[in-house]
Amino acid sequence: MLTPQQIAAYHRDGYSFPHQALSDAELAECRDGLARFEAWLGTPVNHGDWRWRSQAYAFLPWLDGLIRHPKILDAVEDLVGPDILVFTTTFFIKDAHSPTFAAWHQDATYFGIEPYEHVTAWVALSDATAEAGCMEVLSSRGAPRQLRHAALGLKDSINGGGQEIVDAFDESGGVMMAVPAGSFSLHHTLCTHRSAPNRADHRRVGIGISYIPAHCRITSDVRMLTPLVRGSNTGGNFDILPPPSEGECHPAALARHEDAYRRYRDNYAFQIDAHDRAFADATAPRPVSTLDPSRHLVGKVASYGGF
Ligand SMILES: O=C(O)CCC(=O)C(=O)O
Repeated sequence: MLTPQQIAAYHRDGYSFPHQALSDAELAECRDGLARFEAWLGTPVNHGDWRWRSQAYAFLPWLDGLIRHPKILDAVEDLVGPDILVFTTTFFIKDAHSPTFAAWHQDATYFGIEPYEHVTAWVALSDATAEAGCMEVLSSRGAPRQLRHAALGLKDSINGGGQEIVDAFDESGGVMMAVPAGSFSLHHTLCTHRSAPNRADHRRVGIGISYIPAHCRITSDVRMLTPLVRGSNTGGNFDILPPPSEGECHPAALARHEDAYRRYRDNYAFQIDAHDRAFADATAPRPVSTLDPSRHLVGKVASYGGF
């Protein structure tokens, strides 16, 4: 649970850290689970296909357990209320001494979630120090607003769109959001943040869990498939993804992951275009999805895979 002071600071600044969550045994369970997943993949997840970075709770019971961890959910509930869905998770991994980075961005940009209440719990499975390329955040100073981005496909970007803010904004006063292994940080969907390459000797491993209150909706016609992790699906705007009760990497769970991931990717692609349209003409009406929601997959989205 968060203190009233932490809640007030989150609503002013748009971030909060660090919060301790995992016991040593739980941390070891997550690390072992990731090692098994990478052995199954035959490659480190950050070197594999983008699809494996997102929503892996669909087929990994240990990750499904992490998104339901009571300490994380208690903190999230203090910020968004008792009915909570998971929009996605992302493995945010930087190998030791790797150039992988994130340019300044806001998570809201390509998610299309209304209202702006999405919060990311970023859980560290190894120490996310400044040297290891932890996130750097800017305070919203009580006045968060959506800035213009471009999906530039930046080389070595940890984000699937390789996106970057292209509006002018005040970059001063950045705070290094260092998080020790087993702890997490929280950042609001309009929090401006970035992260530098990993100059440390260890692999920086984080899992971003994107929580939304269940009254939210998506501005595209894509119906997302999301786990309900607390309370009820009050808005009814999302299909509910069941836990992977069949076991790790079971074919049925993998098929559900493919379905959830396609919907996620379709929405992401729609939102990239919608964002460009919205900023090309600020007086234009809200963009309308051209995707066929019964298909969830169109050719042009294939190049966009990630967060
Ligand atoms: O892990 C990183 O370095 C960036 C993560 C990020 O952009 C996010 O959690 O929104």
